[in-house]
Amino acid sequence: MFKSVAINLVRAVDEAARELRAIDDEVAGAKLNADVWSVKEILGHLVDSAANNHQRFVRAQGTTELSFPGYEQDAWVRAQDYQNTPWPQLVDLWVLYNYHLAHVIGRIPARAADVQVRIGGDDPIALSALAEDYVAHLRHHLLQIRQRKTMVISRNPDFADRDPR
Ligand code: NI
Repeated sequence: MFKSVAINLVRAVDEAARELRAIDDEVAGAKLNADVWSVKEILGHLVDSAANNHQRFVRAQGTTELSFPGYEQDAWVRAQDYQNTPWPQLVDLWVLYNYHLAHVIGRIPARAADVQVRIGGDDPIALSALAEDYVAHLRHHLLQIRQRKTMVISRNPDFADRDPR
């Protein structure tokens, strides 16, 4: 079960990496308005998700029941100023972190599948479901990045020639 999640994660990263690397730094940093994440901020949020889930995946397998703090996603994105991280560096970080997480997930012992994990005030969920949710959340935001990139380019004619397609 964990092995198939790991394979699914590697596939998602492989599919996205090339497309992400083709995005222009300025397009990635463009804000449609102050309250909406840029492409950089969305990918930064995925780095935060990787970092938080890394802790959960490793710590949970050594026990039968575990509580973790949640994290305030907007505050994390703001605090780390992803807007001023060079885009290629952010993409490399995200790609390599997720290859490592796939490596980690693929090695979680099957007996840990039912470990109950409680995050913040949520109801506990099985570690296996947490791993599946991690990849689903990642795919959701990759789709959002593609949509946001298209919207940024369509609203700014100067970016049109930077659309890698
Ligand atoms: Ni999210």
